[in-house]
Order: sequence, then C-alpha cells, then structure tokens
Amino acid sequence: MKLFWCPKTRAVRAVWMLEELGVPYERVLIDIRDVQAKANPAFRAASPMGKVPALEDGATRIWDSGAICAYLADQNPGAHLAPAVGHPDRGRYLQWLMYTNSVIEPAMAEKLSKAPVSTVAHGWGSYELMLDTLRAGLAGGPWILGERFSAADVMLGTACHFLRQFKMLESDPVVFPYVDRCAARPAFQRAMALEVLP
Ligand SMILES: N[C@@H](CCC(=O)N[C@@H](CS)C(=O)NCC(=O)O)C(=O)O
Repeated sequence: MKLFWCPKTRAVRAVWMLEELGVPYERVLIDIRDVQAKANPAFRAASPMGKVPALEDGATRIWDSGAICAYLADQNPGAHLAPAVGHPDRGRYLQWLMYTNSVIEPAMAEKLSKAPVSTVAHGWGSYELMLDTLRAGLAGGPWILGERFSAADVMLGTACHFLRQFKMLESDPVVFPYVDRCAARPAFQRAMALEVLP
C-alpha cells in the first residue's frame, strides 16, 4: 500500500490513521510546491486533482483524506476504528467522519477568506454554527462516539488541531482538551514526527 504524502498538509490524517492501524505502508513524498513532482504519473493516477493525501492499494485509488480514513477503517475491521455496518453507532460515525471535509473545512475557508456568510444557503452553515455543533458533539467525550475512538476522531482531531494551529480559536474549553487527548495518542505522535521533509 502506497501513500502519496507531503509534510504539513492534510496528508497527516492518512499517516495518523495508518499509524493507528499499525499496517505496513510506503510513504511516497510528493512536494506539492514542486510542479514537476506533482506531474509524477503514478501520483496523478492515484490523485487526478494532484492533491495529497492519495492512497494506492492494489487497484484501489483514493484521493480524499476522509475517504481514505473510511476505507482503511473498513478494510481493517479488527482494529475497531469504525462501527460495523448495522451497529447502532454506524450512522453517527458516518455523520462525524464526513463533518470535517463537508462542514469544518468550508467554514474555515469562509472565515479565512472573509467570504459572505449565508447560513441557510451554504451547506456548512457558518463558522459559528460549525463550531457550536462540533462543541455539542464533543461534549459527551472523550471521543466523538463517547468512549470509543474511531476514524472520525482522526478526521475531527486533525481539523481541531489545525483550528488551534492556525489560531482560529483563542482558547476553547471543549476543542482544546480534545486536541490534547488526540495529541496524547502514540500514533498521533508518530504521525507528527513524520511532518518533516526527509
Ligand atoms: N479534500 C481533500 C483536500 C486535499 C488537499 O487540498 N490537499 C492539499 C494540501 S493540504 C494539496 O494537495 N494541495 C496541492 C494542490 O492543490 O496543488 C482531502 O481532504 O484530502
């Protein structure tokens, strides 16, 4: 299994997920700031948009961090990083697994670019609505599904880490302790240790 990756990008999500699973994988560095590196045919076959992370697993190619985390969790049921199909938590898991890329990230982009807010028309609501909903979801803790850590926490945990890193939150009684819990996980620490150019 190959992970096309670059430090200091959303690829850290896939690295953290793979480290949680403890499965063997090869990291292939694609420097996204280098036009020639991005033209690498094997990379473009795995990532038509030229974005990282991208995963190649046999004939399977996936180029979205959320889809990669969902795929890896389902491919490795023994790791218990996703409630199985039919489990009562499956729906809640899917909801939160997708929240990062469908709600948090667009809301962050809206805020950073000072784009006009349209809570009703925009699928992500607004930055404030995104945060309030996230805080309410995390209130039960320690993880988004309660006691059970899952791939949804890999997605949300990295998004919350970025919110703190980009100083989009001054301090937060729910989000910051959640990031701290994520950061205490050995797999998160291994992923962060790889956040440098080789
Ligand atoms: N929705 C995608 C977004 C991936 C993405 O935008 N990656 C950025 C780095 S964080 C990238 O590869 N940018 C390079 C480019 O677009 O040229 C995901 O979550 O995997």
